Amino acid sequence: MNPFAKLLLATSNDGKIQEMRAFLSGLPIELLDLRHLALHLHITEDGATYAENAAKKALAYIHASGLPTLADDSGLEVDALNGEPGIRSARYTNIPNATDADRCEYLLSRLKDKPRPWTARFRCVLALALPGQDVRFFEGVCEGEIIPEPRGTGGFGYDPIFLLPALNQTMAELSTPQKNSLSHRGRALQSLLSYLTRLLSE
Ligand code: ITT
Repeated sequence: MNPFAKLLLATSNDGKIQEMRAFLSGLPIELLDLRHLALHLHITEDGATYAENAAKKALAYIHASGLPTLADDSGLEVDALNGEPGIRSARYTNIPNATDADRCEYLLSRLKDKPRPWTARFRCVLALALPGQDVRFFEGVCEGEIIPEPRGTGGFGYDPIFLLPALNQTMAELSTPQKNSLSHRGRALQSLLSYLTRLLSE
């Protein structure tokens, strides 16, 4: 029996939506995003952890829409910056209306006097809110290295300066399916997919 026919992808980040859709499109579930519902809440991401922020987003949108909801909180942790920008990754720079390129530039300016390699990891926590149930979490991590010159035009955010040393490619040089096969979000989505597949077969 299908316990839910629709799933709301509760993110305003188009890059995340593209990756979630690519991963989940094989499920017998209609994937909706915030544009379909013309629903945009202002949520202050003031949690101390990715999980707290992801749960806050998932719960706000399930309450507003009544639909099963998936939210994502993620970030980049750079060792030479003691784990910054971490949960502040989307707000990392003081330029108003900053672009992804501004945030990459700001991060590189913070790193320029630090010895390389600039080891780092992306972390993603997905929060799934289903009506009448506790929020469930799915996490993924991807290790890599920050490089001083951006490379590639795919992906979003810090992807052009995040190198996967084993491939000698940045995240922005990969297609969406390639990124999903090894990224933090792809790993979290894989756990979610296993959970949903089990749920749908019960
Ligand atoms: P929502 O809260 O609406 O989902 P957001 O972009 O504000 O969208 P976050 O608060 O989770 O999302 O911020 C995460 C930031 O971390 C994101 O804006 C990027 O700058 C960065 N980030 C997360 N995942 C990334 C990825 O796969 N590639 C590159 N940068 C990523």
